[in-house]
Amino acid sequence: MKFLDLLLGASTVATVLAAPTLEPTPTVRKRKSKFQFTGVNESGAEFGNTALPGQLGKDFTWPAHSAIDTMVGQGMNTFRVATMMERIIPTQLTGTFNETYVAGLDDIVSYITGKGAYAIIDPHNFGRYYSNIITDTAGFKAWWTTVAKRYATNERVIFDINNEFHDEDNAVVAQLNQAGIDGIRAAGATSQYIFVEGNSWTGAWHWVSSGTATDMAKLTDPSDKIVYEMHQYLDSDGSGTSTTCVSGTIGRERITEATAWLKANGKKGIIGETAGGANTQCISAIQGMLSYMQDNSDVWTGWLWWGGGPWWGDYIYSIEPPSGIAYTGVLPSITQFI
Ligand SMILES: *[C@@H]1O[C@H](CO)[C@@H](O)[C@H](O)[C@H]1NC(C)=O
Ligand SMILES: CC(=O)N[C@H]1CO[C@H](CO)[C@@H](O)[C@@H]1O
Repeated sequence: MKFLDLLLGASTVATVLAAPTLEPTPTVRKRKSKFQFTGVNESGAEFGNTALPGQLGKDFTWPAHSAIDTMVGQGMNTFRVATMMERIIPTQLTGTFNETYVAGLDDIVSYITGKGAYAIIDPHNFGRYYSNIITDTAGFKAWWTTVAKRYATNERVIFDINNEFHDEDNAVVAQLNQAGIDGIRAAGATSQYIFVEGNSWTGAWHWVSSGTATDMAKLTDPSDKIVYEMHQYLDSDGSGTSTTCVSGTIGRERITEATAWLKANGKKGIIGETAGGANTQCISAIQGMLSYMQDNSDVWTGWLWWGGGPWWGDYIYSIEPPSGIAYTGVLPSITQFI
């Protein structure tokens, strides 16, 4: 809120000084829903991850400013920008920036936050660096200190420790999350939210049964701004690879246990990735999940659709305007949850 007030204040001054040429000041509409964060995963800069570092425009790209404009126009206020850790800091975890790639990140982050929305920096690394499971907590902390320092003064940046840890020790996952939190706060970035992710692809439906919950519950943050990011797809194996949802009620069913965990442990959560096919059964399942989350908005802070980005083409869940199948076929049915 403070940041929006500042923007409004600045625009008022500018209006007095330069009224004739002033562009309209973009403001984010008030949420229709009770959620604090609603938006889209923006893919592109993590693409081509078998080609590292990869070439801009060939292996990877950045989200389109115009897509951000459209989604902000729909009332969304949160964009999770997928990146690769190796592209940001290429030589070693304790190394320095690749300024060329990071200039692209700076651009999209400042574009999003300039609209009054949140930009989530998401290292889409699955807990790996150059395909090796990260176990060097000191190095991981250093990586985050370097990155967070760069964005420390931007309150609308959210740091997402890592995308979807899987097939590794629950204890290591929690240690890495704690190292990330410590690195970010040590960098002087004390006002921002930090999203943490668990093991087992951070699946809400496996949050408790995988055991990741027990270790993750112990995380501490001096700024007390941790949000537990869970992912939930609605197809039979929960992988997010099918347009068929198990049933019209599967969304709510799959997050019930995680909801109880958040409440019992006094934590906040977000569904940081969700999607289903553009069909009646999936739309019911998604609506049911979002409605249940809204009924439990004391613990659920919001949701993000997977996925947007300029290179998805006819991908089954694409929400990229103007013709992504979820943009035309699902979004109109869930606007009440924005
Ligand atoms: C830095 O990033 C650019 C692309 O953004 C890439 O072309 C270049 O090879 C990278 N350099 C290193 C050392 O990774
Ligand atoms: C379920 C899903 O959409 N997973 C995605 C995770 O991220 C990678 C890299 O962007 C995508 O290729 C997957 O499709």
